[in-house]
Amino acid sequence: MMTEKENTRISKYLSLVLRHAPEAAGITLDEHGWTDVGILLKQLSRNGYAVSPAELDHVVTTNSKQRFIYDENRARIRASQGHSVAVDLAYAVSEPPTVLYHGTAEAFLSSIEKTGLDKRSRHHVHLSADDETARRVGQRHGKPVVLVVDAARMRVDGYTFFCSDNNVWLTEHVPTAYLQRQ
Ligand code: HQG
Repeated sequence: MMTEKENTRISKYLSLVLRHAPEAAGITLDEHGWTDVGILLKQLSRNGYAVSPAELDHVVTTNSKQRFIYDENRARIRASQGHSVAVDLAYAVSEPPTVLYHGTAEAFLSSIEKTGLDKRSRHHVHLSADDETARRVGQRHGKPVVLVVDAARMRVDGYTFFCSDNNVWLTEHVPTAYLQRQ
C-alpha cells in the first residue's frame, strides 16, 4: 500500500504537526491535542504529504510506538504524548510499576545529578516500564545510560504518574534521590 520509507516520512511529519508545530500544516489542535481528520488530510495534501484516509489508518496502526490515536468515532486524531505545544492530554493519574526506567546520554549525567530529570521542552519526563525501551531512547542522544527510577518511593512521597495511550509513563520531575544508574 505504501513503502516503509513513505510511511516514515508521513509519520515524522505527523509528529511535527501534532506535537510541535500545527501551524506548519495550517491546522489547529484543541485544548486536548485533537485535530479534525478531514481537515488534516486536506492540509497534508497541500503540504506535500498527500495520503488517503486508508493510508493514514495504515500509518497510525503500523507506527512502531503507536504515537497517534483516533478518538472513538475516528473523526479526530492526536499524538499520544511528546508535545511541546500547550495541550492538556487529560490522562488520569495511574499507579506505576515499582520501578520505571529513563534512557539518557552519558553526557547529560552530570547535569541530571544536579537537578534530577527535567521535562525540558516536553510536558513531562518520559519513562518506560522496561529498560530495553529506555536504552533505545537514550541512544538517540549519544552513548546510552539507563537510569532506574524508584517509582514506588515517589508514590509514597506523593508524586503522581500518568500513563499515555501508548504506554509511556509521564511525570513532572524526578529528583535525584529517586534515581540510580542501572
Ligand atoms: C535529558 C521519544 C540534562 C533527558 C522517546 C533526555 C520518548 C537532562 C533529554 C520521548 C536533564 C530530553 C521522550 C537534566 C533530563 N540535565 N539533561 N537535568 N533532565 N535530561 O527527547 O526522554 O520518538 O525531550 O534525559 O521514545 O529522550 O518522540 O526526551 O535525554 O518517549 O515518540 O534531556 O521521545 O518518543 O530529550 O524522549 P527528549 P526523551 P518519540
